[in-house]
Amino acid sequence: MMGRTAFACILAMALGLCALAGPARAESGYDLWLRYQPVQDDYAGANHVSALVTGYRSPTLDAAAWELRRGLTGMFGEPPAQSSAVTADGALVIGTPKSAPAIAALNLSLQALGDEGYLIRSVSIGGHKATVIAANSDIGVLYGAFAFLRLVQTRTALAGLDIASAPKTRLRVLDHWDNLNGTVERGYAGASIWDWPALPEHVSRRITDYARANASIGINGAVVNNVNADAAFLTAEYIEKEARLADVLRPFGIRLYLSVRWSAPMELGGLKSADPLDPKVKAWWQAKTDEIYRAIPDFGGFLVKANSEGQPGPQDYHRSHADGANMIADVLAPHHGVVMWRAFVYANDPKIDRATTAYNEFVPLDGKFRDNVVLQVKNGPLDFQPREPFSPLFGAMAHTSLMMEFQITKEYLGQQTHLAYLGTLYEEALKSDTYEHGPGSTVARVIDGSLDHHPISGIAGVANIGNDADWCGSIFNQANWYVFGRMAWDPEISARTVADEWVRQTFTNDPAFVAPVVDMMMKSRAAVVDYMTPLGLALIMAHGHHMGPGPWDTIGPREDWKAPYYHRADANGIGFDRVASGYVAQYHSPLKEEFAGTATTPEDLLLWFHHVSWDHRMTSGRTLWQELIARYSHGVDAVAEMQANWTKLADDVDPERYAQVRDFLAIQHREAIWWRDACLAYFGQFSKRPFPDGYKPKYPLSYYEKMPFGASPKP
Ligand code: BDP
Repeated sequence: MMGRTAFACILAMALGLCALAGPARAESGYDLWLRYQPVQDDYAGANHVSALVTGYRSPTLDAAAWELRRGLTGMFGEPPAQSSAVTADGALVIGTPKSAPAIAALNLSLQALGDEGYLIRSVSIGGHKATVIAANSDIGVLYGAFAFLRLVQTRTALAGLDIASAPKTRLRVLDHWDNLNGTVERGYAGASIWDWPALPEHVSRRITDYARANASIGINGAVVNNVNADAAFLTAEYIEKEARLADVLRPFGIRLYLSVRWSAPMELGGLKSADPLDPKVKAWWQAKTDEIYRAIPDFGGFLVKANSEGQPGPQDYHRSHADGANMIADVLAPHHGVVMWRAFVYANDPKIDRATTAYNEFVPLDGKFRDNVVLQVKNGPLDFQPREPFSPLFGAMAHTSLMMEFQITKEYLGQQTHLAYLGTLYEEALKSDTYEHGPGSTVARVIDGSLDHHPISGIAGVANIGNDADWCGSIFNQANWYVFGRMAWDPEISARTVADEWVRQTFTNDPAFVAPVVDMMMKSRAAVVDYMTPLGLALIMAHGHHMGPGPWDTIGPREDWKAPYYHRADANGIGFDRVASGYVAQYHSPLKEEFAGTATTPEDLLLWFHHVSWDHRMTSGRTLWQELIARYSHGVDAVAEMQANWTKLADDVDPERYAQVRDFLAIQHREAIWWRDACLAYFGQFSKRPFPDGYKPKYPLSYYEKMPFGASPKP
């Protein structure tokens, strides 16, 4: 018997649509991983969905049914029949026990799924084979619908299914660093997707598609404005606009949050201070918070960057971060809102190691925060570098909820064009063992709340989303949005598993394509580390914009904004002695002993922890100077290998996406060479050691130092 797919294909051919179905169709990338391309391979799943059985309606259940219809029609060529009962084999039954009588009748045990989890199970209803997508809540059903479509898109067999999944973290939030004027701080994908001038009257279809994409990976919150916040986001005019956005996001389970400027009571309320212990200040926040909840009943809460990089905060009034966070927490508590208080603080004192400051400020406050406060901690103690050790705050605050802050936008990893899959960076951070309660006390277990039974668990990611046709500035940047969501749902899922499912959904299931592309993604971030900041170097990017090398950079008002503060290269060697700075002591044993010695420190982080002689012998047998050259060169070679591999795949991908990746890899290769040569020319003036044949930078150091923004040397 002819399968539905084959039939659809023949029909499509008859209608002359065949060219639209194959990989030759040019794609902008707008559809992300929700492409639902026609199933053309031999896939048993095709015969498993005949009808979509739904129960009572709600906006969220409608979104689930809409998505399933769209997905199944796209993949199998015809829409599933719509039905309210199971009358034949192959029905897909969706709902909660409350919304769908067919699900209630099955008496499924759904308790363990909680508020957001789902169950996908093959069952028999009235003698007919069926699949149920069941949950306790409508949003669980929507998550289950997306999971089911993922199964089909990745060609998982649909017989005998029994999948139960619930998120391990409660807050799974995108932080948009979007400004009032439509620009995005550290955004490399065009303008902001929020069209403030058009709101509240108009919300574009793009916002619904944004919400769908988020729901498909379980993201349940969006902070819509920059942490360097403008108080205007709290005016009545903007609250009305935000309320309209929240209405569009709500069916997809996404709560809206706002970044707030600490001095807003002065700027908007005319108060003389923003002292958190001043009753007038608290009254202002109380009234403002009540006003927001009247407009947005499920408003998530506030994100606060206080006393950090010049932002105002409670310390301006000699109050602590806890005084500030708790005041805001108290006004949010009756509404069940949370405060995400950022731990990204550092002192303007060149004698203090910047990496130690957040720990020194926050650990003494452990246990002093309200239950609805969660500290948002960047994965590393500095600033989203290609590689950092995990922040020692993880594992040091047993009595305070901690959430992870990752950067999805690649501020320090090649921005728009460089291919760097961040799944491996996230995995490395989440898998790190803090040893807080002995072995197995991973960062993942700190932030999912299981290690110390924190009341709030969560992960935030600084979004890489903009108005570009492909949303993220490049096709491969989409993978970073995707993996962020998947790891927020399950911080223990592997980067490789996620890369594999992303490639299958975004491109094709053809193993000849999937294997090399996953391999390329898995090696990509390590390549960036090597050609930018090998062996534990950090913050040697060009000043301000962070695009390109700048190890020589001494511009700026603060010592800790200058590159030599971080790499400390001199005639003796290179690297930051963080034993002397007190940083190493912030870790638990055995890490603090391990990091204290050059022989026991992982070589990937050697220069992070130690100032090491140029002639130090590495495990490879090379001296440190030779190893630095080898690592920088390896990074460049790895990009060349990605280029070569991609060229071989030209026939398996549509021309538009193929060309973008090819061109961006060419840019990455040129810039990797720039990074290597500029850094080696710079460090070479200190090491005064010879370059092996063929490794001498092409131009003198002064050439690289004078390179204007946007330019890079021609290879
Ligand atoms: C740095 C960015 C800066 C942000 C800051 C932050 O360069 O634009 O404002 O982090 O996280 O990475 O607050």
